Amino acid sequence: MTRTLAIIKPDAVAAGHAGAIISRICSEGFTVVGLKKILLGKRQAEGFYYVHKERPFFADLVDFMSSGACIVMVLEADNAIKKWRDLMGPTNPEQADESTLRRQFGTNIEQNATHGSDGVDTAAFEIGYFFSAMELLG
Ligand code: FUP
Repeated sequence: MTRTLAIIKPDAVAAGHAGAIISRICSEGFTVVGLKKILLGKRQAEGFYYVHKERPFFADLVDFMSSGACIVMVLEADNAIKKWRDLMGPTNPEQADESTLRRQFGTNIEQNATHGSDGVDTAAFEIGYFFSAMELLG
């Protein structure tokens, strides 16, 4: 079993899609080992996405991620990182398969409904960014 950090982003939370996304997460066989609803400040959003700080979309992305509540989760499954990224689909919802969450609930390449860690090291950083060990149910 491995773990990944998943976020239901402010667009999907505001649109009322969190329940449908969590239901899909459960039906696809993930175990939710941690979950909380949070409002990121700009500094917190910048810290989370610091790897993108030189990218042209960084300021817009930080504004978006701090524009409303997010739901952050730690998901556990066999091969959780890839399994969750496959369920989300690619960054741009227009290029995503019909069955994916970003296609179903995303609006555009920035407001794309969900986030998922892209590797083992990233998952460790991102899980630790939001959760302490005692908040995760093994
Ligand atoms: P992903 O791993 O699919 O979330 O994609 P990236 O790590 O490449 O990008 C992280 C976030 O930056 C995306 F979810 C949305 C935002 N982004 C943009 O706003 N514009 C872009 O051209 C690329 C990414």
